[in-house]
Amino acid sequence: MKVPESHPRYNSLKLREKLIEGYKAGIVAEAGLIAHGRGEAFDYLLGEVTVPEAELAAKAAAKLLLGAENPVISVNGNVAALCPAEVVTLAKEASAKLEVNLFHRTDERVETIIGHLMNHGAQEVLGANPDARIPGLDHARALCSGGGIHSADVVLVPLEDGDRAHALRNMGKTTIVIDLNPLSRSAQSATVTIVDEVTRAIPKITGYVGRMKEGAPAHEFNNAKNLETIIDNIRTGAYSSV
Ligand code: PTJ
Repeated sequence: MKVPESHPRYNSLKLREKLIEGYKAGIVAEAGLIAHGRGEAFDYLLGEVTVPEAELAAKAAAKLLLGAENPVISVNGNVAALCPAEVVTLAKEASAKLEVNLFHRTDERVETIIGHLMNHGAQEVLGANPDARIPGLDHARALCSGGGIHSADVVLVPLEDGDRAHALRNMGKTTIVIDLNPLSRSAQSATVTIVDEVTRAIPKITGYVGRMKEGAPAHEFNNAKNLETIIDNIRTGAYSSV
């Protein structure tokens, strides 16, 4: 079906299409379709826009990426399907490595996602030959690269709710999480949490990285306070409803 641009939910329907195509291409896990639905519900509560608190967090994330020695962007099936070119651009702009790290891991899907990122301009993508583990995790998301996530000082973790962000913090890493659900475990355990839709958040961070490289100042940022404001605003309906 061709979605007309005049449809009030045009953007949302386009994202669904991308995920379904990604699923058919072997990029997205079955559970990824369900995960997206959970995200959509939270996006409704934000008014389907980047709220001011997400802008602040994106700016804080840019500062962390620029200050990092070995920043890594972790990519899962949903992120690869929704915004492959955008993550590649961010990696280039922030001199960060890309690593595929999957919860529902199969070697075939890792390879497919790496190929997809290469087709969107990536020079190198880690993740096919994991030689290290994130301590404390009993599932496949523990598998990672020694030269990538395992030795990273800053890890960008878009879109997951689980125990990995917490495990990365336990390793002493700085974590940036993108998650529409401000209550998720990952959102709550990150150094900086960007409560925004991933296709909006990634280009925002890239924009701030670019501006900061040209000398734009960074600002003080308090993640706990920022999350508290978002949760309060959702509860009181302060964000415009769609
Ligand atoms: O590709 P894999 O195998 O690594 O699997 C990836 C999924 C997403 C299936 C896996 O990580 C998973 O099951 O995730 P969860 O536990 O459902 O968590 C996904 C989180 O991301 C939830 O808190 C959602 O609210 C949020 N979310 C979903 N879609 C988006 C999103 N946040 C930002 N942008 C989105 N488009």
